Amino acid sequence: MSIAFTPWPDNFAQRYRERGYWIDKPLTDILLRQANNDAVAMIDAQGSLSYRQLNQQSDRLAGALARRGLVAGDTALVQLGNRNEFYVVFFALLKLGVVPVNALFSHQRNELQAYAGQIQPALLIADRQHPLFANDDFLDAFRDQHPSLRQVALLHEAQSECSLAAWIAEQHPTFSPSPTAADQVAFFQLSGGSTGTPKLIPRTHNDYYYSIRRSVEVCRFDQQTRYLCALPIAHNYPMSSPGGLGVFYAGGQMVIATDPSAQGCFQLIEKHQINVTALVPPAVTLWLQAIEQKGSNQALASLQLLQVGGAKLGETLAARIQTEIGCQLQQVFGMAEGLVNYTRLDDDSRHILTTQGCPMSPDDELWVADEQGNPLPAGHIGRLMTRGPYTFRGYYRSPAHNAEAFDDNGFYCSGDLISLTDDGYVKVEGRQKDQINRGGEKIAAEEIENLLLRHPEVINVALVSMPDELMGEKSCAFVVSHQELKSVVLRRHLREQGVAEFKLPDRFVRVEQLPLTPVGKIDKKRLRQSFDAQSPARVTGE
Ligand code: OOB
Repeated sequence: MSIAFTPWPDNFAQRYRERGYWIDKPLTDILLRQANNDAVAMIDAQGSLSYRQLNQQSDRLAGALARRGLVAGDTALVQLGNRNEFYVVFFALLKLGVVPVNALFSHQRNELQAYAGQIQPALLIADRQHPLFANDDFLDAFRDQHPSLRQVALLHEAQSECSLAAWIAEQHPTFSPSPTAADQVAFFQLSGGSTGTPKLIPRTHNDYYYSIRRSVEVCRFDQQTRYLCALPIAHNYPMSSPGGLGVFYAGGQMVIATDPSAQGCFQLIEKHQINVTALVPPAVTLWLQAIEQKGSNQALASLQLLQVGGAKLGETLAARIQTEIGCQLQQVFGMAEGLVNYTRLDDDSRHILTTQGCPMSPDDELWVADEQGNPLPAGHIGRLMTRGPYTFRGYYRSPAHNAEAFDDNGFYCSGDLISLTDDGYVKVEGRQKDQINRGGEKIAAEEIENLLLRHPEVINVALVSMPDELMGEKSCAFVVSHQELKSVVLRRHLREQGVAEFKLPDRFVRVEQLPLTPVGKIDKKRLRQSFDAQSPARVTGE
């Protein structure tokens, strides 16, 4: 049984095949191409794996899963952090045709439940070192709530019957791969979201494989590439832009850091002679501070290319990268839904410093819409509309939301406000979607508002972004409540609801009432303006 998704219309599919974008091969091909390669594919804090070993281990795990009854068309919920096993598991599931959601390691009960509710997983793979799985409380409740669940495998598990390590080590007769068809769903990406429940993005082999191959080409990854994965490994950016999968396709080497902090990353860069990595803007600031403190960027001497994306990179910060880190900058403006823009390696510095790049595919179609949905000329700010060979056509099982997120011609409205330069480069100018971009981590306002509204004392609430020097944006909750509520109380309430830590509001402000627009919606623009020091409507209080 295959996973339902919104397919591209036939004429588009035909064109994408004719132009060589869709090659009708499964993502497992990325690894099979390197099956006999004894070069090191991946290094984490525990050790390294050659391509041959990665292929063998994922074969063994796929076999172990098959013998436990998992079959093509099943779904899996996976939550693994920055470590080699992430890709052993990913390829094992692809080989079996089991379709995973890779939750972020920072996700908690609420997010995992939301994903599981949507995909009804047959398999759960998680880590005992994650607080949720430190004991069996959550697991037991999860099994009760999701009768679809047939198997559980855990990292750092002592008992062998559900130890992921033991399953990977199992020897058995040869296993023959049965990935889903190339034009079907390979796995789900996570949407940053702007609605109450986190949405899932079905990605097919054909579309994702193309985005990886094209990224490798644009970013010139090859066998000499030594890429540091410093961001959360399951995120679309370090997975495919070109990310880990790009490294594997090119036959290079990936070193996995546990987090993007300067201390850990600088050591890894020096030790493994890393030549490319991908960061979000706040991490760049912290790296520059660390260089200043050390008085040297010597540890980063091998670094040739620094990709920065996930959130807007200011021009001042951008300009410091070349001189202070001593490597080239590439801006990346992408989204888990598809479209990725890159500045090109041979672009002039004006483009590299002042734009977020241009679409990677000649068949990415992109235009800017005004309020009425009419196209705007270059230089004008409006909504980004896009479709193309690796941009999805619909969120998983979300007909109502899809009706809003797509126009009649299948163009996806990302909710970003952009302008285009005369030569087709994108400048990100703002956002229309109800989301906070906290240094690259996306928070759907509605999700947090709904959780806060569950508190008996909360009458009304609005979550908005507030400017922050390091993070770009932080989140502030304006709360109307029966009585004064301390921030600690509301934070505790949210933690009890099981929400990821990065989604907790950085600040709470109690207000008598929330301002409304003429049509009666909460006027978030006015709330945001209250952070402007010049504004007369300045709101005070903690
Ligand atoms: C990446 O993917 P997501 O899905 O976490 O977030 C996408 C959103 C975009 O719609 C935009 O609002 C924002 O993140 N964004 C940027 C940006 N890159 C992403 N905003 C301003 N400047 C940029 N350079 O964040 C993502 C996926 C693949 C590659 C890179 C980033």
